[in-house]
Amino acid sequence: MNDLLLRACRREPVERPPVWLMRQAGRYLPEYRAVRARHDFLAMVKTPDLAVEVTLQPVDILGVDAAILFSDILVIPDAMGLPLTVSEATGPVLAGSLCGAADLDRLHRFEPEDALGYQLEAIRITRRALGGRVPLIGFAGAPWTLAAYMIEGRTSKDWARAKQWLAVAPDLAHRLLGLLADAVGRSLQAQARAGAQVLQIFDSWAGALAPSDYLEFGLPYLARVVSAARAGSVPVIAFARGAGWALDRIAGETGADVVGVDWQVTPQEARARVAGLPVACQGNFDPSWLLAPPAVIRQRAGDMVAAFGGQGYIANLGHGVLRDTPVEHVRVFVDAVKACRATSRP
Ligand code: 1CP
Repeated sequence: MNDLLLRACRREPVERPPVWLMRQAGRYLPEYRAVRARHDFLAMVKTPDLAVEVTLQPVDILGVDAAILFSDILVIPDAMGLPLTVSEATGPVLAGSLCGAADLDRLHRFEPEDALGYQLEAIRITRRALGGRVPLIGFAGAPWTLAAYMIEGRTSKDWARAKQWLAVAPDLAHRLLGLLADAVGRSLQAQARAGAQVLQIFDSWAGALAPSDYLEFGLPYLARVVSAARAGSVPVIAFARGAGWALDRIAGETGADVVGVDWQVTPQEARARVAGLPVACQGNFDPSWLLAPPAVIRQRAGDMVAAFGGQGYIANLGHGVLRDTPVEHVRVFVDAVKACRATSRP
């Protein structure tokens, strides 16, 4: 059993750092596109056999050290009564985006076993199919990021409407964030019960907020979700993209086992921020540089691993794989990390 990821999360000794990639299942893989050509995105997410097939693809094709459940952070808003659709042209869209207090009263308080039963079933089947080859990661979005999508109804460049809620109706925003913290926490606990061995929480739009606003509307709710997830006795990775300035606060105030590091922070800076805290780091290769020639990818991957140091470190990208990335380049990255020895930090 390859338990490098579990050991790295616990900051135990490893022979080499584990490696996986955010969005490792996705459009850059021909095998993913073949399934996607036959099925709608949401049908893939909601049909356990299809979700399992796509979850396993990168493990088989790339030899990564972890599987991450094929699903989406927006299935929670969907379960709360904002139906999700995903199209090539628009990306994800939530119908009936939130306008005011009355809309909060209409949100469903759901049971994960019912409303997200397809996700839990996919986890159970994936664990059996993996047979201990690599650990399985479950995940969810953090309350601020989910609230931003629920208010806007879709992606946004500046998240102006979502931020307007914080500025104009902070009490309502806190109520929504509290509802989401509860829903996300219960969903993560259910994922752990179903067999997820690590849980990652994505606060993808943390960087849309000024630091003082993230400390009021983002971090406390991320912390609630991390502690709910940790109650499931599995390691938790907290990834707040664009909030590198807060890595120490995230580690200290959420109690996450691992902090995700985006590519806007150097490995040295990340390590310095969390120095003395009982936390591992994950990241932070700029996904755009997977388009570079293989020799450049090898060099940069080696430099990244050396800079983070081998213990308490999980090699990954600083955000998801881009769709135009050649599969061969992703393999070069994975193999370059696997060729590294875990050393102590320089
Ligand atoms: O049409 C397609 O094939 C859909 C593209 C796609 C995929 C492959 C979407 C729509 N979601 C996913 C899968 C997905 N999403 C995974 C699967 C596991 C894996 O990583 O391999 C995960 C972990 C996510 C998480 C997710 N969804 C995040 C957090 C990570 C991040 O990118 O910051 C976010 C923000 C979403 C929303 C979402 N869903 C889909 C898209 C294209 C987006 C991003 C929209 C935007 O840019 O605002």
